[in-house]
Amino acid sequence: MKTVVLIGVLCVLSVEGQTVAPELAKFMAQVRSIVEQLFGRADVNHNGRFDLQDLGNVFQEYDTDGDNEVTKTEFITRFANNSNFLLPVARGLFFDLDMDKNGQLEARDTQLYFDKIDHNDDGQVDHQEFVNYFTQLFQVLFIVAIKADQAIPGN
Ligand SMILES: [Ca+2]
Ligand SMILES: [Ca+2]
Ligand SMILES: [Ca+2]
Repeated sequence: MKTVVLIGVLCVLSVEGQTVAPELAKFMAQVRSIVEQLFGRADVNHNGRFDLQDLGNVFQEYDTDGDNEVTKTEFITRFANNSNFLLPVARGLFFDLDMDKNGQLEARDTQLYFDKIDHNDDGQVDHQEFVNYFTQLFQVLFIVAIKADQAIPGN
């Protein structure tokens, strides 16, 4: 799995300290490739853009009980899919998505989030906007996940 490779790279990264520019470049390339895959999945209607319809589809996928709200539990359960490593990533992503910070995701969060990713405010999230935004976000979240992983006592 991609995640395993990523963990390997990040372990090297944290052990070697500052002198790891090539490893860092490799890590960033891997995150980018994961985000590219994510775009392929997120662009449900395959029009080369991530639009509100796609976002709605993703929302429905996560709203397991169909009550038009995605709770933290619904989101984390589905995203992390029993992977302990992905738990902090899922939490961070949920926090980012919950624009009004009320602890659950609703339609207004998706609209606000869409506007946030739509960097040039043209009402569309194109491929580049999507990849730029999520590559940056996931780089931070994966590093947080690695640190959390290392912080577990006995590790
Ligand atoms: Ca729900
Ligand atoms: Ca919310
Ligand atoms: Ca745009």
